[in-house]
Amino acid sequence: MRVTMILRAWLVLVFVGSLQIASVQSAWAEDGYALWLRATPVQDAGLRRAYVKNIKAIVVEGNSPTLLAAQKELSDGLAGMLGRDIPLVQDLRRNGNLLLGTPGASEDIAGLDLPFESLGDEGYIIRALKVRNKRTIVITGNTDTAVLYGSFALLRHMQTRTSLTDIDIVSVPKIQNRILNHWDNMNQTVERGYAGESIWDWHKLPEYKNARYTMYARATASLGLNGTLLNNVNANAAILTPVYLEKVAALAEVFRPYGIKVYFSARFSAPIEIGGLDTADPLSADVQKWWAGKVAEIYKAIPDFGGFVVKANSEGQPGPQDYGRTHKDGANMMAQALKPHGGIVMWRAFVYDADNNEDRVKQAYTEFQPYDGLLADNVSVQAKNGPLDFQPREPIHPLFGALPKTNMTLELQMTKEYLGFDTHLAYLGPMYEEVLKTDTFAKGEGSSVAKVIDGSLFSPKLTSIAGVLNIGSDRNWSGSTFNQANWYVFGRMAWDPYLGAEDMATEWTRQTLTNDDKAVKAIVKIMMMSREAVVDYMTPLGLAHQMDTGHHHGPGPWVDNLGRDDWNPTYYHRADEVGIGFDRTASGSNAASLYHEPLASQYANIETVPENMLLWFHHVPWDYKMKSGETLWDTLVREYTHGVSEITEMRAIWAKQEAYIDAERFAEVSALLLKQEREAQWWRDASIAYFQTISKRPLPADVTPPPLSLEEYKKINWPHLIGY
Ligand code: GCW
Repeated sequence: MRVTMILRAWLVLVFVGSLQIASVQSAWAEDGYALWLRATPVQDAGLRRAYVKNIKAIVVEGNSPTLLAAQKELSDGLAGMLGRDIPLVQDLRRNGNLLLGTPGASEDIAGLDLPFESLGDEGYIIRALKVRNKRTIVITGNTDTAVLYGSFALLRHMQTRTSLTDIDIVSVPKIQNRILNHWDNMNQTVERGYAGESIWDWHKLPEYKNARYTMYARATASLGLNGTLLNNVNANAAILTPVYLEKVAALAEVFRPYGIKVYFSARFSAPIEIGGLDTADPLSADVQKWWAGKVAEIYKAIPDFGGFVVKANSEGQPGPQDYGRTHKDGANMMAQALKPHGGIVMWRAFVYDADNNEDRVKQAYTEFQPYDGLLADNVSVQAKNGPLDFQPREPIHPLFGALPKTNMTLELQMTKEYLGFDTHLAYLGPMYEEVLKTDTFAKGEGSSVAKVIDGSLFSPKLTSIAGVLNIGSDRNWSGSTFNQANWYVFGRMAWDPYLGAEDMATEWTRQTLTNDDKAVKAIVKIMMMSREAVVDYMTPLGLAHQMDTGHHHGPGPWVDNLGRDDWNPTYYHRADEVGIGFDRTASGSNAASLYHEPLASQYANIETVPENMLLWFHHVPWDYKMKSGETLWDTLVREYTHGVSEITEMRAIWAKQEAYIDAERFAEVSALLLKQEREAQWWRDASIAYFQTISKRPLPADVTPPPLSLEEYKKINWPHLIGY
């Protein structure tokens, strides 16, 4: 009796001690490095007991590097959350087993009545059941990678403090290729990167593999992403040379156990630059031979290489049009080289031509739509979500729904090139959700972008999604705590494009910041407000591309002197004494007609176009009566002003969360929200000051006028910004 009591007291001490160690650690270690993989102690004693009852031992059937990675995730995560080591055992215990493996490797698992045939290669099952009459939670799938995904999912479940009793999850990715795109240059700068240098330390590779690579792979795989494009689409051919292939092979080795394939941006003129040829003409036999040889060399070094992403004939990049050929010729030539090895080409549709005066948002459609059905089956056309360029809000790209016989990749941007860089809090989940849910009407109602991308609408051979990542060498990876959420939500929606932004914000907050219910609600509220706030203070009512020249930081609606018309903010807002906005109806560029009906008419009609896209499609008189009854001018001013007050409200909500967040991250977010509030005010004031000189209308009586003159706003500049 006494012995039991002493033992109990000792156990309590050990447990409390380990909790204390964990919380002391978190007092100094909450610098954001651990992302959403923190696995902090479960405070709720009842829930902790239930977890412990469910998981007393781990059994792993197999010993591949992938399964070992899964087991390590579970062992570390469970120790962190439960405050005790969960033993790894060979055989099922009486009760409380966590059993990992595939039906191929485990007779026990093969004997279970589970829907393996519906899982493909990557889908997983987590189910509480009995194995040989012993209470067990099984994590399984047809491959070890699927088991790894399931392991991360179980941890996510526990990190969000959900019960495991009766757990029953079957989850299959809806998109095949789920790829991060790094715009990382070989000299370690990052185009549109605001979080330090590139994490790829090319100089030290292949000998030295920074521990960050493994952490990166863990985070990436935890979301179910399965590919990474290592280098900028404004590509340098050096990555295709033997010296770099060896370095990439070393990275690929780190990523392989985590199910992540590597991809390259291939520079179209590489046959000239590193191949010694005098042409890169895709129809030249020498060029074709060169690429075939190069691809074979790549696969020798990296047998599971994913393929190429190509930016051609866009913003000065070389491409097939330099030789009088087409995007189709270029893409099919590269596809042919990759085909024998199972590789794919993602040919970007972000093209606009210096000699073409057509409305820029129509050009990709004009260039690609005629090739529908003519591209090789291992080519995918990679289009940004909108037809312009990752603006705070754009309508969907008209190519979605216009290429029924073509593989398509949706490209989203996580790095906030046009949404306040690393400092403005803008959770992009609502934007991604808006894009994915938009109905293209390509096959009548119910033809959402998600269905185009996941293949359920047109049944293409390949389905893919790509996201331009926002990370760098900063300790917290993404330059600010909340930017991590954009990596998170991209990854989760890449797995399942029907997931909701609010649910993903909740999941992320619980794992990354706090599990306190009230605090979670408040933080999710901030996140869900944030993107719309940015739209309001930067580009309300369908305005776009009003950012200052080159770096895109801060307002520049007055800029009209850049090398090309369509780089100028004035080209996009078209404000004059009559009104503001870009006429994209039949009386203007007619870009609205590129959409399927009834979308085309809805956009083209000023009465039915959503007000948040009004000025994208219409040139609207300043005195036009909006649905609220106010004039367009008054509404515009109010939208800018509202954007600022949204940030003020977000700051106030955040200020109340101090008790729930570690000091380091609380202070960082507080400081950045202050910066955001100031910059939102700047955006609002400068934009109103400028447009008022054109509208020549008074501000509504209750609105505060900008404190400075337009000339003073024009003088503000930022000569030393990074990332471009
Ligand atoms: O968003 C724009 C950026 C460029 C980028 C380009 C692209 C990589 O301003 O920096 O180049 O798009 O997507 O190719």
